[in-house]
Amino acid sequence: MNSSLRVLPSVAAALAAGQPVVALESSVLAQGLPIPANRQAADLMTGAVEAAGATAAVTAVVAGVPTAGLTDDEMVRFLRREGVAKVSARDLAPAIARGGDGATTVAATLQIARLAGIDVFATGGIGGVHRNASLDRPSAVDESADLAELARTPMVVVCAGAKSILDLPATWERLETLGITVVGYRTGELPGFFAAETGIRLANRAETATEIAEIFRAERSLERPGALLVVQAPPVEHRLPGSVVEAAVDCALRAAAAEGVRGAAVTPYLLAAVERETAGRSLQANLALLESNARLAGEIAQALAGIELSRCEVVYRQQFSREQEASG
Ligand code: PSU
Ligand code: MN
Repeated sequence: MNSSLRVLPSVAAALAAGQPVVALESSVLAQGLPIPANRQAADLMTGAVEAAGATAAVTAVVAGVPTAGLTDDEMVRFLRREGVAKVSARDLAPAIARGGDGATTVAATLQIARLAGIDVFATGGIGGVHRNASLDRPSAVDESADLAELARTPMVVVCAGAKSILDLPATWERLETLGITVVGYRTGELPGFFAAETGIRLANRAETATEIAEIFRAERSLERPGALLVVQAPPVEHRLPGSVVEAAVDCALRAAAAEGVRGAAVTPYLLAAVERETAGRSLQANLALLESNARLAGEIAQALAGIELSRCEVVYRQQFSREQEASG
């Protein structure tokens, strides 16, 4: 474990004992969701991970210290959102040097979780290739750093696909080019975050958490550098019709272009605009999918810990029988 990293004692104890741990990002709490829904999201996600028998570790940069597992007081501070910067991969080192508070995106969470030795991470939707929000600059492609970090971080990442505000076919092509393994959990279609359908067929699907754990083990045995992206559709009762999402995203994109929104502000701006356009229905969908992704991540972490345990058992039994032979 990296010494410059702070790991909450309960998380460190779980890791040391080989018990399941799930990393959670904090940017969705400090930038992605409004107050007080962000508190609800934190409670739902943490509760779902724990209900699955795993320990949750929210990652962040806390007063300049990269951290896996926030204390209750720190969580309150992050949920207040004041003075909490959005920290992607490129912003981690400056945030540490500055000594400030930073909420980590998927890209930055991957780095902290890896340093902490955590193998499973749950989020809502990953970043990806943006649509042409900047109609005045059609050649400037805005692509989230999430994709590059997913390509070089070995970790199970559970999500509901890429956020609906993005260009999903383009994002899908980039995932393929980068060699990121995408597996549908009980679905053969890439989900569209708020909506279940995108029309994009997945090459691989799995029906159980154990199957996903086996795929991750196989990835590790190949020493492939990237993430295993597990996608599942948002819960049936909260998902939005694709047409509703599309209409809302259209309005949001036009507003963003008119206001000249750029860079890291684009994603939070679009999410807030879609929420207004759908009269809050996207917010309910967002909360529900965050919870169900956290639950599935907890189950996968359990399954992985089970595989590790059975490996240990095999080694132990081999050792035991060797000792028996030697003494007998
Ligand atoms: N998904 C959500 N809400 C969010 C995000 C994802 O439902 O706020 C955040 C994640 O932290 C993701 C980030 O990594 O948005 C992507 O931002 P950007 O496009 O600037 O890389
Ligand atoms: Mn961007």
